[in-house]
Amino acid sequence: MRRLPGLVHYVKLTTILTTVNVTLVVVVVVDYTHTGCISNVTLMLDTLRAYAVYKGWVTDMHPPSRQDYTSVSVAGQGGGSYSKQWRRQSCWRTWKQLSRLQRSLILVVLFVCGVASYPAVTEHLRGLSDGVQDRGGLLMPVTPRVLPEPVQQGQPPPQPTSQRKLSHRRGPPILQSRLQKKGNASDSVVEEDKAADSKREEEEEGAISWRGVVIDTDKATDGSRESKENSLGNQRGKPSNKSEAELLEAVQEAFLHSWKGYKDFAWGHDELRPLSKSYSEWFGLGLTLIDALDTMWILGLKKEFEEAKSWVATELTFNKNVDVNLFESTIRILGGLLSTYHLTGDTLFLDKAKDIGSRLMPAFNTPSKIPYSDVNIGKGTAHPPRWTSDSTVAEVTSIQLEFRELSRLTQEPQYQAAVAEVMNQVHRMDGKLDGLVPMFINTNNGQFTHQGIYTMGARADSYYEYLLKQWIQGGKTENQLLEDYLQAIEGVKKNLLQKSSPNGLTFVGEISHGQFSPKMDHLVCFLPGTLALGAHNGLPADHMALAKELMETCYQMYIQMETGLSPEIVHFNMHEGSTRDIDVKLADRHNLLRPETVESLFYLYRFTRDHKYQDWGWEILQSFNKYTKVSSGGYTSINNVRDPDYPSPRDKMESFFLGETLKYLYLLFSEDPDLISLDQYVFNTEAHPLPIWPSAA
Ligand code: DMJ
Repeated sequence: MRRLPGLVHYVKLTTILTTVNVTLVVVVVVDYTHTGCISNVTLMLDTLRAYAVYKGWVTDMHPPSRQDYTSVSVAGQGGGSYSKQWRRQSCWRTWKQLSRLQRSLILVVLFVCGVASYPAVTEHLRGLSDGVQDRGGLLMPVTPRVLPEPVQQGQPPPQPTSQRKLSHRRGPPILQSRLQKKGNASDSVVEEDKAADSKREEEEEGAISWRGVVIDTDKATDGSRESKENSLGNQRGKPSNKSEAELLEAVQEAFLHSWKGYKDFAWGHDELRPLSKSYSEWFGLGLTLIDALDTMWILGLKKEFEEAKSWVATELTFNKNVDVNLFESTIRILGGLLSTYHLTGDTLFLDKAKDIGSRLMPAFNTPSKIPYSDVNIGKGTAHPPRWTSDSTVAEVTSIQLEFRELSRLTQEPQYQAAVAEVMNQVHRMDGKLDGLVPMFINTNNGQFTHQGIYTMGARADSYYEYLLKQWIQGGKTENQLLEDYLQAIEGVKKNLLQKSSPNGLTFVGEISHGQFSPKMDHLVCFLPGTLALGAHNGLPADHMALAKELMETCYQMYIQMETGLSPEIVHFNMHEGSTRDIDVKLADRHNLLRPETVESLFYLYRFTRDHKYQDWGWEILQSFNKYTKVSSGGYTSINNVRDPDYPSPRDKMESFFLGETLKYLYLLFSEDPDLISLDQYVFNTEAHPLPIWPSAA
């Protein structure tokens, strides 16, 4: 390698490095300020890494031993495993072995990517969630982490990652407004995406398999081309040759495997981190355990249920100085406790429900009575996120089933009154598009903000779900709810429904400042089930027809992926001459073990008895087992549904995998219509069944 001669070159190099460093620092600071994490930088590096592979600057992306490392091997350095290579040569030595031209190119690319990719990358982060959440895109926390980092159990502590942050869908509104600037940046990402795809396919045979690390080797099939072909077609195992008992047992096994991981490594904590055999805290309230209570009851897992109940009785306390998200704690904790009370009749759960319900009430003490997003359940104080005084529409309109039920059970009207006030205000608010709502409401003035984006996905989704379900819960008497729901569905048909090319899949896109975007979150896959539920309750038959079309589309979002698992977000092609219906951007390839598609499959099967819906659910369960099951216990969300050889586990099992995904799969495979009858129960948005009010049934 030639040394850089003279002061001039030294100054040039220093200037370039300084610029790159400053750029990265600015990106990190802006990123952190806006999102509370550095997820965008991680994505930027991932994008750069894929681009480097595509350009041939590096030969491969070997799987790192931990998912939070970015690892490349330099072209011409030969093969070998990640760890061997890493030991053999330091980054500096590798750097020095590059030519000046190569190094200059890398620096320039880093700089250009740092400046140019920030808006494009942050655009991908809009929504979500399900860090989380939720109907949750993704990558930002609702609340700052308020609890200490978990103590590791029997393992060296893993490097801190932003798991919660990486999986959270609800982020600062500034990210939302960037949606309108899609256009070229977005297109170029698609092109890179396609190029990286084809490059990866060429190199597939040489890639290192990860499965030996995390999958049950006796159950998983080999990660070969054969298994990939299977996952692309319809040939995967169908349940038609299986008995009902075998199907139900398969779900019980999946649950017990998940529970083993949770019990061994995360007992009493919020979420299992199955790869690092540890846990993560969000609220510090045993979230997975509470979310899973009624699933265990429904699946008939009595021993496990009794152990969990004993923890609730002796360990669970809400008298804690901790900030919780109003929506997430309502749907998971309050909803989970209420449904478990109804299924078991055990007043322990009702007492706990009353306790958490009353502690959440300070959230409604706002100038507008539209609740804040966050409550400190120990101090009785509430506040909006750090970056805004807005609340998310879906969050403030998807807590009603639970608080209404709490009022009915306690005969204390304040809970129902608080959430009814929100619905009444939203009913009257200006700024809707044919019944479709924007994504934010200001808690000071009670008006929609950041108007112009209309979606059935993150931040709006469960508003529509709860319009219908409150109407059903209350005995189909509250006409305002029904009218708003029917108008919204007409709004969907008029503004958001399109067909893809070449195969004419019906999908639900978004409107962004007057422009149609063919983007659809996986979260939208709740809609077929909700439409079917409405039709079952007497709403127009064309709702059922639309439900079936959208169900097919959601299924295609799974089987068209190489792992057979849906990404978080897809984009549909609408141009004539397209060769495939579905595109997936690099930043959208994760799967968080979400329930929406199997949820809808359950409704469609209940109402039609068409076994194809069970077949589809079985295929999805097989794919979860193949690509997300961790041998020592638990299932993990993954980063890349397009790469069956290295789906890149995220080391997180969301509580809704046990609360929702496995519960809906079990109910899908059950032939008993009285196992949670849909004429007696209505599921909250976290799959916790609440009774349709007796006077109304
Ligand atoms: C769950 O918490 C609920 O289903 C919520 O409505 C959306 N996000 C997750 C599942 O994806």
